[in-house]
Amino acid sequence: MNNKLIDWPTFIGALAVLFSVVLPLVFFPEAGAEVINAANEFMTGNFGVLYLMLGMGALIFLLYVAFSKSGQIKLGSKDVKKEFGTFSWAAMLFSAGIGSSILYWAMIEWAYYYQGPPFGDQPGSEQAIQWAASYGMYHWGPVAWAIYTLPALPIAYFYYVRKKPVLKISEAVRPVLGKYVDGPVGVIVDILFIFGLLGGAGTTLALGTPMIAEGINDITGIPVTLGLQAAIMLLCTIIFGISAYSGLRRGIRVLSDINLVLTIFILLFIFIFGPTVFISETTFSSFGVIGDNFFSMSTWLEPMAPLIGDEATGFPEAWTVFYWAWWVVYAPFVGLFVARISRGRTIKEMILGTMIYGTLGCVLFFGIMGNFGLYLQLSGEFDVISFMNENGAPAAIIAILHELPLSVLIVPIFTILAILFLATTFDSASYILAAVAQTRVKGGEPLRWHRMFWAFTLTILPLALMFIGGLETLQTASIVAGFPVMFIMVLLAWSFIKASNEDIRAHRNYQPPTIYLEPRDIVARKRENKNS
Ligand code: NM2
Repeated sequence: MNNKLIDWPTFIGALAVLFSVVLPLVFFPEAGAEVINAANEFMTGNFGVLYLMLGMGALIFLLYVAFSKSGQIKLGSKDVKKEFGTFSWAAMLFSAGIGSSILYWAMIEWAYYYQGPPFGDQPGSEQAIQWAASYGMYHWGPVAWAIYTLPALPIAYFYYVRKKPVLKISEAVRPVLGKYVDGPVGVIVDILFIFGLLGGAGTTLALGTPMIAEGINDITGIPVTLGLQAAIMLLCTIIFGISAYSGLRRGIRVLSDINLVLTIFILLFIFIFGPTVFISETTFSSFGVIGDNFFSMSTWLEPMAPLIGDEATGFPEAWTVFYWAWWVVYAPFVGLFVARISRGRTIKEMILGTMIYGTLGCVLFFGIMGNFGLYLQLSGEFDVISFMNENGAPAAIIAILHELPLSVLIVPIFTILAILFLATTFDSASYILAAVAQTRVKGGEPLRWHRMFWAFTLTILPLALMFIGGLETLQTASIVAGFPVMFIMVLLAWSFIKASNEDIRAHRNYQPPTIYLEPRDIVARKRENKNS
């Protein structure tokens, strides 16, 4: 064990913050839950607008960077080849950034919008149905992926262009914070990031575990109890612990590849054996609904409702703000991971690749899985909504799958896929947490035992909370944990612009890739003059 490589202040600081949250919750579960709920309401009620601004800001910023000079900067030296082919790259990126939650929400998010639509529309109305088919897609669309991509810029830049062998968030904000990065401020940045990610992982586990438990119950008949859920969490931890231990090139990549094959299978299966035409048409029409309403969806809050005697729907806080907070806590981790696998690409390729492949992947899930459920509801084949309201969302998800042919096969595949999706997110998360809590990463890989350690640490909070019945509290953990990370995101964007502009200016012989065009007649005249 090489103790010198561990960044002890960050390591111990992050654990201290974690335990200072877990222990009070374990000893005072009820008061703890109340405090967390109040904090959530406070954050989303007062700072919701900041989250929405961050989302829009990230999208505009990235499009600007991609098509600016900085977009052409290559990540790595001149002759460095792409470390991973585009297919593996996109698969790893998607499996890292997207966990089991996509299976959960793609299957069932529509049912919530159907009953509680945005913009004051009536539940169950035609508009509500339109929103049901499209709002989920929006919450997993370009704005969300822009939040994910933003931190990758400075991180990749410092790692490959300025060649600093440190995979840390604090290192990526050095251009703004200067030498403070080497003191407590840098440590605090890294600790807040780690804490954010632990919160995000909490949300993921709190949603994923009950769904996997329902799947296992369906296959084996074992009743869904706390014990089963705890066993599932442990099983998942062991799987992603082993994968993180075996490293990026083996474990993480192999799981991502299996994940992708199963995903393609299940999506194709539902698409072909489900209502193919309905799915295609509804998905395609949703692009229009999102396109038409893109800016309203991205900026909608309800400041006037209480003043004009209307009851606020609470929709923006419960959904868009919550979602952006959740994407935000994962973002620096995904940024670190995307940066790590993007050697040899240009910044533009990295930005557009992440946003386009990411969005496309989510569109497929929501379009196929979500619209399948919506079809069952509308056609009257299965009243998903009543079933969900009675038995809960996880049971409804499994019940929807039972409407497919060969469901004895599909439910187990879906359950395995959920476990794999969870594992492929958490193995990369453990890997990155280890990298951040080290002073250096030798040869690009954090220490093995250290990766394993974070794998188990990721599950401590969820496991502890589950036994005190706090899984629901945990579902919103991202909101509180994400608040400070939002400011780190701004620092990250700022750092990138500062550093890349400095470097571009320093390259005296840098040729801007501009084409100077003249009107055609002038060009023709010049040519004639030359010829005569
Ligand atoms: N996001 C993509 O559980 C998961 O799928 C992890 C969740 C942030 C909503 C990521």
